Amino acid sequence: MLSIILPTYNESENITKYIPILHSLFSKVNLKFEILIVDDNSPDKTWKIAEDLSKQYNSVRSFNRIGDKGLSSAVLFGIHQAKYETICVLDADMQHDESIVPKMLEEMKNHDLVIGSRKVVGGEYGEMPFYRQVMSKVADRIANLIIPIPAKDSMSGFFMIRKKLILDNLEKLNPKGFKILLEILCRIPNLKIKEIGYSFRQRVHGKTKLSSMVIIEYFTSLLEIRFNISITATFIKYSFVGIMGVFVNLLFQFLSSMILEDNAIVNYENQFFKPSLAVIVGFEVSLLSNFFLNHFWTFNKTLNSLVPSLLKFHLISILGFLIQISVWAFLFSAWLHYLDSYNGLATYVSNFIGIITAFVSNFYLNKNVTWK
Ligand SMILES: Nc1nc2c(ncn2[C@@H]2O[C@H](COP(=O)(O)OP(=O)(O)O)[C@@H](O)[C@H]2O)c(=O)[nH]1
Ligand SMILES: [Mg+2]
Repeated sequence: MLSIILPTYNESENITKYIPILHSLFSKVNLKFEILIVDDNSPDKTWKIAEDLSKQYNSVRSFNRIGDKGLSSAVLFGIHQAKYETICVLDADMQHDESIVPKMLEEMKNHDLVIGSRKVVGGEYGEMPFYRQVMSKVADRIANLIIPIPAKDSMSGFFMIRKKLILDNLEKLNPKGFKILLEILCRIPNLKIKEIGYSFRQRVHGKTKLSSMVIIEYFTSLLEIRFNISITATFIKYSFVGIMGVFVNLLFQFLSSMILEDNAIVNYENQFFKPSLAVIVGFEVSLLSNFFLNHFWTFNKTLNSLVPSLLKFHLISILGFLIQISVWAFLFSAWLHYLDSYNGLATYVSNFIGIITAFVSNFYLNKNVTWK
């Protein structure tokens, strides 16, 4: 007995072709099964086609979630709805090889989790470009340094598991994003796991929903699991803007120091530090570019609240600047202890550490004051 979950988003063409294939395959192997199509109100009306298919095939049940979105939560929703204890999650786009399902089912007798895998004997990525294969291998290495992952193909969307295991561990799993298998692998301890190779097929109809954000999301999840924290999309965007801001800051500091012939970043007089003009220029230019990016992109605000937010952002940034130069002055004087003459590197490194410290404190203030 098997409940097969097909999460769908804009897969109308694919499910029209795939459901008859799945239905006849599983009917032939003499298996009691059901197919649950979980759609998230796809604009191409996949849910409507799913509904028609459910009338045509008694093995098919269709669900349209309105308001909710996301692959992981669609899978968990399907598991909740499943009639049978054994669950198989399968992409609706025909990229997975459904013919290994009976073999996977057989392995479920002795395992908690069986993964359709592209990374074990018999598995392959098909026509994946060489650079993507290299990237995937590098990503695997780095991922395993962050946290040991007890399976090779942790990005797979093709796996079998028991309903009870998921329900028992529901509060541990983060339903955000697409990487539900990674969550299961890393957050449920002592799983007996089997991977079965299959050849990943090319997508023929429709488009992939996974963008370049996937790799960022994957590593964010690993860090969240490793350090038991929650990293929001807002923080990632803010960090991205912040990192760009560091370069804008340093670049404009450098350019203005050339123009102003003001090559010392700091004027050192009587044990007292005063930022040079070049530093102030770098600071203000990066402040403005950070503000506009964060306002419209990170925090998704409109023109309405632009002026009050800009004022608050300035005040917080000045506070951050005080933090930045305090850290910097402290570190630079520590460096001076060991150096007998002026050293450019020392000022840049001290400045960099100052910027990072101010960045973290500013995030909390901006999130709670500027863009509350
Ligand atoms: N319900 C639901 N299904 C999704 C969502 N995102 C992707 N899917 C489905 O999940 C499966 C895998 O997605 P796909 O874009 O093919 O990822 P890829 O194979 O890694 O390129 C497909 O069947 C998609 O239709 C979503 O937000 N909600
Ligand atoms: Mg796919």
